[in-house]
Amino acid sequence: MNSALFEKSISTQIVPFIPHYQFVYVSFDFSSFSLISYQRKCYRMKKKVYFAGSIRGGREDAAVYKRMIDYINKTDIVLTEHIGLGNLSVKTRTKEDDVHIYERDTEWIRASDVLIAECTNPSHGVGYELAYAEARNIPVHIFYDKSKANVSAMLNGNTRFKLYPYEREAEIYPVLDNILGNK
Ligand code: 6IA
Repeated sequence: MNSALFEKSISTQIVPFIPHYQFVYVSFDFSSFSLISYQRKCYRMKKKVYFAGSIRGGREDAAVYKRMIDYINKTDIVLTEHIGLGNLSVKTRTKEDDVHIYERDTEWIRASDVLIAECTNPSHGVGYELAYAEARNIPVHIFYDKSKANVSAMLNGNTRFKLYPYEREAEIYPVLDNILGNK
């Protein structure tokens, strides 16, 4: 085979990788030792999402957390699915239990690609988690129902946080698609 042609056929077909998309399929004709096709298959890497929502701060919005978690889980991985559980215990148990929760949750934040929080209901723990993620350069996205929430200046005033006040829950889901790179 003409080597100049061979080089040309490769150089015209190479396509740069898109971030978060991997795997390239190349078919090779071994009998003539030539590249017969080059196909890029796109597999989107799932994002690890730390979902934060109030627990001991109050469970009034637990059903919204659950729907958001279920929605994110369709395409990505929520590390904190328990936040949406309807029967979650909000009682303090032992100090050791809380040490375990703190150690596990902060490890999950460090392992996450993005932190998504529903902050309509104020919560000490969620506020702490937002700052913990910020300190580690993990992107933070905050949703809140603007008719119910009086969001702290420490959230609203932080230009590194992305805030999404919503009127209706339905507004949340297209924004989640954007954050996760689904659209
Ligand atoms: O101050 P709060 O309790 O509202 O803080 C809520 C936030 O802290 C959530 O985003 C959680 O990530 C984290 N957090 C607080 N308590 C727990 C917890 N309790 N388990 C996991 N994360 C927690 C035990 C519940 C267990 C029986 C399923």
